[in-house]
Amino acid sequence: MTTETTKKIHFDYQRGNIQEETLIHLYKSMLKPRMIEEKMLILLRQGKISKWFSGIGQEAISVGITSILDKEEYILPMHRNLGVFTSREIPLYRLFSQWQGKANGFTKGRDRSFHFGTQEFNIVGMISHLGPQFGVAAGIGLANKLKGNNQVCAVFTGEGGTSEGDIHEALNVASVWQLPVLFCIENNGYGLSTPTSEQYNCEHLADRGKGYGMESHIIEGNNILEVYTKVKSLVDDMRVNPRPVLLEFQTFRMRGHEEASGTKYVPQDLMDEWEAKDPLINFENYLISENIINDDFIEDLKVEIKAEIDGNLDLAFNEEVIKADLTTELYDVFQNHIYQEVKPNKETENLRLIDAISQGLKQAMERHDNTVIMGQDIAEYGGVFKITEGFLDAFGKERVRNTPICESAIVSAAMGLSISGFKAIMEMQFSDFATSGFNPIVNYLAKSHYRWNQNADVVVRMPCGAGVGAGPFHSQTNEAWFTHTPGLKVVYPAFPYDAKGLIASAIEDPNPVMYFEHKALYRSIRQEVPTDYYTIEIGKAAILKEGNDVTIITYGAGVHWALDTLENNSHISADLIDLRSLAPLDTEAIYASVKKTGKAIIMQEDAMFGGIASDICSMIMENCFEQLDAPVKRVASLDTPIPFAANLEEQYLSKGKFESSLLDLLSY
Ligand SMILES: Cc1ncc(C[n+]2csc(CCOP(=O)(O)OP(=O)(O)O)c2C)c(N)n1
Repeated sequence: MTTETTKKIHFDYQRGNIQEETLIHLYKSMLKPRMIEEKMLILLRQGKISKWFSGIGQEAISVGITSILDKEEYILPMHRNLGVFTSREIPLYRLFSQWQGKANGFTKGRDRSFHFGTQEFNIVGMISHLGPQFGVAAGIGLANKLKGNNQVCAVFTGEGGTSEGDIHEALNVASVWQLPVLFCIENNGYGLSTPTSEQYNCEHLADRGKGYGMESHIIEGNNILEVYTKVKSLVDDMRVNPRPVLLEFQTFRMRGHEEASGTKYVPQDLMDEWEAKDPLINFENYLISENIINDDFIEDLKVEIKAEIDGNLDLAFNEEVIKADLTTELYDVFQNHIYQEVKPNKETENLRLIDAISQGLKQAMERHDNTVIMGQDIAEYGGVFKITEGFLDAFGKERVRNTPICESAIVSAAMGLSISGFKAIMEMQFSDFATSGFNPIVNYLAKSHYRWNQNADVVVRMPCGAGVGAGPFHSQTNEAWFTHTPGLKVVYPAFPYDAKGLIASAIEDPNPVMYFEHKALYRSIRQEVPTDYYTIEIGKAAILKEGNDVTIITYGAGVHWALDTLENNSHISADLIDLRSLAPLDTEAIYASVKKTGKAIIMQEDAMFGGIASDICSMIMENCFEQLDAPVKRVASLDTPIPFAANLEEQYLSKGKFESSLLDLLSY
């Protein structure tokens, strides 16, 4: 029963010309997540669910924004936005099932709480790391702008998340590119236990809009009519005048960060102050005072929602526990892709590695008109290595995009483009700089298909490698960081012919591919290369030489060092395997050769410890032990950073150690 004392109205509600029907809809849409949450708190206490992030007191923001956007417009919620999911009318049993790790949820039990997305409802759920969501939203905004579909997308963060670099990068990119994204900050006073005074040092987070050259507004987040009216007029305008808008919603987190952590650190008077501003109760009282609803209406509605919650909970609780199936687990890491061979034409031309990559890239972009390439200085300037020279004229500024120095936001934007049906290519200026985009590569691109069936149709081009006297930050060959991450394909060609066919296949593949390009080979290696478009299957090694005494396994620059060594030692009869792809790895080719020769040596350019040579070595031991005539040998560079001076670099590299190691092995 509603009593006189609870009928206080804190807000000066401005109804404007909002229809009664909409007012009731907004009320119902806030009541439902509130009632679900109250039920969840009971279940948590009963030990029936494991964790809960509460958005109680913040419902007006999720509900207001979701009510304004069309169903086909993407929303990227965070961990306190249950109202987004309920307002998109996801059947509750599916949500409950998701939270219980069951099959009717959205992640086949692979991720918890709100860490999921669904194309069916145009929702892109968070990863725990928070910040990349803004960059993914920028990518979706870019896709909408390129499609010219007049759609807006909305993304959420708390004020704590705004301290992350990813958020800053994404806002900058969105502003430079004028992307139609509603960036929503829910400023709820605390980030876990950290108060705003220890989180940022400006008066309002919305003030930051000025620094980004972006329109921004502060909105009373607990006043549903203010949220609805202001956001609606902005969204209506953004659809015709695409631009990013930064919104700071003032609100408060009424419960602990997650239930178990409590709110002891929050002063009681602050709690009391915000309790009086409860978005649901105030709006309810307002609607009663306007004679739009009454106590009976509320009671009936609560009975109806309670029945819906209970019925759906029964469904979820009665659903059987998910079955652990090894094949499915392994299979779902990647989107199924059936390789389509495009055979090379007969006509060839003599190309350097760099030209072959450029030509392959260009022909792939001609073939797939949904490809967008992004990178620093790649448009007018043609990229620092000139691989994209002429691309701007061929494909235009929309598809060939210079980016600010924002690796994290651009990797994330590539993910957003993929979500929206594009193929995205990113040129990392140097593979060393992948560190600045590492989080979205290993957590977003790599894990999305396994988590919620969303592929990342992204190729990250990685100019890498030493031998060019460029020191510790422009010489690394960091493939092992990525071969260790399930969900990424890793390709590393050594020849122009392979480079051209593999870049085409990388772009055709709907999964994320890290494509390594060795800088020292760019202009030093030439080959006859077919003039037209063709593909080479990812995951297949090339046997460059056949012999009986030893198997040499290598890739990238190592292939050329091994070839030189064999040329200087013509008495050695060796199988030389150029891996070409590191993930997936052609184990069949490796084992067949080692079983024949009985000896194996693996050379990598990277430092030794934790590199791919160590894994291949173990795999050979495990699978070919009976046929081995000597311990498997690894040759790698020093376990130091890469030095600059030529003689130090020479000492560092595995190149100089290969010949003696090979001869040692042969004489074992
Ligand atoms: C990169 C990263 N650092 C730390 C965390 C741990 N963490 C999760 S949520 C959170 C607080 C977030 O605060 P805010 O963005 O204000 O959102 P709120 O929880 O208040 O809604 C923290 C520290 C994380 N998930 N990811």
